[in-house]
Amino acid sequence: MSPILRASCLLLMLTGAQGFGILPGKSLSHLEITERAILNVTVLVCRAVASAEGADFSFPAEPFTADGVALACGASESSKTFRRAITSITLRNVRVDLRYALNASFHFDEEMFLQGRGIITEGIEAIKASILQENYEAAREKLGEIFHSLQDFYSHSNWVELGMKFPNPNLLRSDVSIGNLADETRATCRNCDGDDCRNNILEDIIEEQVLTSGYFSVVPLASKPTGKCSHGGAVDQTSIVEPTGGINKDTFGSSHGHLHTEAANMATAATSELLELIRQAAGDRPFLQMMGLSKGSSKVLCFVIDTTKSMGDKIGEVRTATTSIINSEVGTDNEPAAYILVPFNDPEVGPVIKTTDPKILEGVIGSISTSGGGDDQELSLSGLQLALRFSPFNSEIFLFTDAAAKDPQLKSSVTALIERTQSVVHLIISDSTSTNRLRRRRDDSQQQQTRLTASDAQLYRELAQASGGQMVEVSKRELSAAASIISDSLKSSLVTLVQAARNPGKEDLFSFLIDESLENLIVYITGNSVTFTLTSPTGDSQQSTDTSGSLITSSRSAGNLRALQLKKLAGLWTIRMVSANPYTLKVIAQSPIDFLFDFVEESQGPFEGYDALDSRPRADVNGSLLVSLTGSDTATVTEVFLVESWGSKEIKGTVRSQGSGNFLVLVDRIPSVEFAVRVKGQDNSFNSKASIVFQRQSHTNFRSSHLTITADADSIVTPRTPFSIPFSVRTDGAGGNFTIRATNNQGFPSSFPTRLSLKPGESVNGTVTLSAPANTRSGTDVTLTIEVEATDGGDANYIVLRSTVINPNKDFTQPECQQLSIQSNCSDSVSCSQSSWTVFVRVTDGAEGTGVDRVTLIQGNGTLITNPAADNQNVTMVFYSSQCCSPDMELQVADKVGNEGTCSFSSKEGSSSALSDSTKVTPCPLLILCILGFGLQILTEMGIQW
Ligand SMILES: *[C@@H]1O[C@H](CO)[C@@H](O)[C@H](O)[C@H]1NC(C)=O
Ligand SMILES: *[C@@H]1O[C@H](CO)[C@@H](O)[C@H](O)[C@H]1NC(C)=O
Ligand SMILES: *[C@@H]1O[C@H](CO)[C@@H](O)[C@H](O)[C@H]1NC(C)=O
Ligand SMILES: *[C@@H]1O[C@H](CO)[C@@H](O)[C@H](O)[C@H]1NC(C)=O
Ligand SMILES: *[C@@H]1O[C@H](CO)[C@@H](O)[C@H](O)[C@H]1NC(C)=O
Ligand SMILES: [Ca+2]
Ligand SMILES: [Ca+2]
Repeated sequence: MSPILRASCLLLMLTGAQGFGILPGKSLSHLEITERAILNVTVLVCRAVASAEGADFSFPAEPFTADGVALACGASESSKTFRRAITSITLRNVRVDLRYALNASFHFDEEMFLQGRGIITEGIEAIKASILQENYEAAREKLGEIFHSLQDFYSHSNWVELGMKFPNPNLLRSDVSIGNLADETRATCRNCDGDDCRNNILEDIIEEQVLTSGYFSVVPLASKPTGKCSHGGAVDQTSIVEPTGGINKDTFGSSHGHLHTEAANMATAATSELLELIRQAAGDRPFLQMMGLSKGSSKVLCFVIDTTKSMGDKIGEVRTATTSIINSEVGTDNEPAAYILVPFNDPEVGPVIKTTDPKILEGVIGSISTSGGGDDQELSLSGLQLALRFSPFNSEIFLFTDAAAKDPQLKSSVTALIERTQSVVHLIISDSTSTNRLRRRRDDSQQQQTRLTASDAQLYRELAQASGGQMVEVSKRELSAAASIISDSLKSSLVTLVQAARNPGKEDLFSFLIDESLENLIVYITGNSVTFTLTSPTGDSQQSTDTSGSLITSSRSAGNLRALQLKKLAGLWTIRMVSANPYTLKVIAQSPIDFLFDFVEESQGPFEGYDALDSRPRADVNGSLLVSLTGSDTATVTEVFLVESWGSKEIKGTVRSQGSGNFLVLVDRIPSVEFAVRVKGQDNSFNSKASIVFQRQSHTNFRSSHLTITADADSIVTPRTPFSIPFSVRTDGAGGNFTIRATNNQGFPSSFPTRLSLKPGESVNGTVTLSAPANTRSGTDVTLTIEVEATDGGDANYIVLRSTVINPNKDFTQPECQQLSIQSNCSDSVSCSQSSWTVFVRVTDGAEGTGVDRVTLIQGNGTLITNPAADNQNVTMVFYSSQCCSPDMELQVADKVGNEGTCSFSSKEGSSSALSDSTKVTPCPLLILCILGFGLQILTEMGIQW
């Protein structure tokens, strides 16, 4: 089985049973091998890019770290996304041991050399295709998976024992021999000499350079073919069968532990070579993008705009607001990587417009006109859902509307998307005109303003809060001011210190720690009639009504939103909030130090370890998180809390360092209500005298569930082959009826059970089947989300599964029509029924084409004859003849993989086209005569037999 270098490390608990070390001089794990190779190759790529640009490049200090490499690459702003990329690759690597522990192919066990290589080469193809389609997340996941198998080869086979000094390049390509593979019946090992396995591989195997690998099984009394080597170790039951012992080099303590260093170094070199291969195929820039490294911001800025009639008097303000948000970033380091616009109306939503050019975006927003919408509620959640589906991880979304949501039933799906993408959603509601729902009130500034009803406002407030964004109700005059205040949150290296909401409002005390690494401290407060008292670490305090205090250096407001700039004073601050109305509080600042985390789950498989969750964690039971810090190589996590978003309870976890900057956090109970993750830590790199203590909070708020969904999708989708994803659902909470929704980002047709009924503790299975059209490009990312929601709306969970399309087909273009001849005697002087026109067309499907599948007449009353060319399936000849009463004709043409197009012809072209003057145009009494008349000649010219 696998674990070279088994997941150990990181994810394996350091129980000592496997004894995997993580300290220098101890055994190397998959994690460390993978990270080293990524850091090394990335440095080389950045150096090449710098050299191509004529820029200087200095190597980071060794040992390389993600922060050091990001800095050397001139992309220190990307240190967090780089770190995230590395984590996502290593988590997938580790998953191979946790999910496919017993499948020998994934681990090069049992001489499964061709199968193992197949996994690698198929993966390489998928990665290249994904990068070409800019689906970097899919590329990273696949990379992690195939790294695992590749690394295992060096631990589980006898490559090192054969005296090889370099990795086997033939594992990266499918068209060459891997080596001299042992025959199925050939004995390869003898018994170990007690614990000493140094000489258990047979001499003739070594002399003849025969490749073998160990058998592995956890089943007691497992057998293996006569004379074959075993993996070895306490778990491997084949190693007690003759020939006893094993050959793996997973750790220093393994059967061939004396070769662990050679195997691990060879695995690192092989991993680097695989990365190099991907880099050469992808190019340097796309390679760095896959690794999360980019100059400038990697954020996507998205606008979701209500275009119904009632917005007519506000759309100008919306334009000003969006322009000012865009312009505040253009030309700076924060300039978004791309822009998305999603208009929504009622009943239409979309289309999604994506561009990297801010001018194009402004142009499109400038051309928005407002109309329709019917009643005074609009499809704002449908618009938001569409935006979230197209927004990459960590996007910033601004939604502008004046209406309540007509589609509140989408709340659960939208919330799930917010959690998955960790995008921030700001809702800017201006002058609501929901006439039957509005209430008029006077706000603090005595402006006349209309508002949503409490429950409509609460829906928006909850979505904003879940995402870490703001929900602002403003008059149209203040719309731009509100947008400009919020756009501070687009700054780079933004961190959240504390974030909370209360509904109903109540007096509460919040504290937050300001550390020396922070700049630009801003407190955001939303709510009506909220007062507060701010107290600094030195005991000074300032009231909300006090404009002359020293703690608040500037204050801005628009509608129900206030933003206070704080004096930078390190230490523990408090803010006492007082209001009977709902309110939210958020404190942000800029700092390089931040954290990343994944919810992980203890593996149920034969190996101990933690696997990343693709769904919400389980509510009310213990759980775990894998936390890592970014922006400092020396920072450590000291405390982690799960804090309720709408209440004051918090649950403290136990932190265990896992090395390589990773911390495993165990909590006794995951809250069943919405919560955020708060991390405290310390670092000595900002102040040489004393270490600083810092606090950070996730901007996204999370939910847990009593529902457990499990599913595992094949990672490769083949077009036209039904793709089935079995899943199972179980509840530990109340039983009842549940709604199932399966959606995929490509809109591929799918089928699935839409509801199921569950009893507490019972598990029910279902299957989602989807099918990709024949002309889907290789590298297309298929992200399937299966949602399960209690019909009473009480509990919901989802699972997200990502697959990549690999299409052996290269034909993505429709057949083309070439007009060979057109003849017409249509004229105004002759009755149209007495005259006719004919056209000859050659339909071809290009060099990479799959062939013309059908040609159908979709306009015109004439007669169509089609005939595939006998010697060339890519060509179909078409003859059409019609009375002049039907002067136009249109053909629909399709190839064998469903690329479709149309071609039109008209009798008018016939009269104007330069026909050979010898052609005598006469009405055809009989079609066949026409063909004989001049068609045959053309066909013969073309060498095609009719
Ligand atoms: C092991 O995995 C390979 C690749 O996914 C698959 O083709 C094979 O059927 C699996 N073998 C077993 C025994 O499950
Ligand atoms: C990584 O880079 C360092 C420094 O350049 C070098 O010493 C080491 O051999 C490299 N390791 C691999 C696996 O390429
Ligand atoms: C979590 O709870 C389960 C079930 O009660 C228990 O078996 C397990 O040991 C717990 N894990 C931790 C880390 O406390
Ligand atoms: C679940 O649905 C079935 C069929 O629609 C219905 O008979 C049953 O009462 C429902 N159960 C609950 C708990 O709502
Ligand atoms: C559900 O599927 C799992 C895994 O495929 C299987 O072990 C289990 O028996 C199935 N349960 C039911 C109720 O069909
Ligand atoms: Ca409207
Ligand atoms: Ca409407």
